[in-house]
Amino acid sequence: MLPLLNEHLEGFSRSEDWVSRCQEVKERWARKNEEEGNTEGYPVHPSRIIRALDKTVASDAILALDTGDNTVWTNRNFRQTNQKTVFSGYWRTMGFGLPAAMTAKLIHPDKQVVTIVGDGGLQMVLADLMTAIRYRLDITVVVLNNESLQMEKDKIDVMGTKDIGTDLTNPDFVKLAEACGWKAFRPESDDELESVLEEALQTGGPALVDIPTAQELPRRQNKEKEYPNRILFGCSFLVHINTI
Ligand SMILES: Cc1ncc(C[n+]2csc(CCOP(=O)(O)OP(=O)(O)O)c2C)c(N)n1
Ligand SMILES: [Mg+2]
Repeated sequence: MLPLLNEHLEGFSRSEDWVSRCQEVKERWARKNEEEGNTEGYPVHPSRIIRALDKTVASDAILALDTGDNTVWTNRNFRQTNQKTVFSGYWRTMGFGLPAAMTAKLIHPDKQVVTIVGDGGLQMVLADLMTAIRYRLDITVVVLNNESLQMEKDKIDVMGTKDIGTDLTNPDFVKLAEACGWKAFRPESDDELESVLEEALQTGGPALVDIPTAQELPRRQNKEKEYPNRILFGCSFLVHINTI
């Protein structure tokens, strides 16, 4: 393959302009994510949550991602070290995170397993709270609770049409998880995020962290225009496919 590539590259020279433009855009993007990851407030900015996670999860943890804006924010703000990521790339199925985390734990009992889910995705698989208890699985579920099917809300917003059916009526996930025998937590401010996540990761059994999350629309650097999430999700897929 390489000789073939070399053959076709004859006569081409590296475009320094193009390389420096790419570097500049990359640096600007990193700066923006850094800023976003430090956003203060409550409900908490999703980037801030993902940055708190990348500071607290083990460097060789397994991450199971659900489907929604939560996936996009994770892709954008989680600075992966040696973690392995699983997600529903082809079907993009909501409700994937919790069962995927349970499976990962059964296969790799020695690994820390964390799933990042949306409130909508979690609602689809609530019965599995009991499965995790039955098998005493040491997993941590982190819920980005924005009280909406945010990815759908974003698309409707970008299209400028009427928003119907994207608001969620959620149970109190902490009480529900506790009723199922889980340890459950809810940070009361963004300052508490890291300490609450650390506590949840150390419980030794199923733990859920319900995080009141701001309804943010992922935007590109030029704030005038938003990325349609379909494209953002496609990018997540391309980045993560190498990690499975
Ligand atoms: C089973 C299933 N139903 C519907 C969809 C379409 N869909 C993709 S993302 C999304 C909203 C996800 O909401 P939530 O889990 O709360 O995550 P958020 O976008 O709010 O982070 C929907 C309805 C899907 N991917 N899978
Ligand atoms: Mg949601």
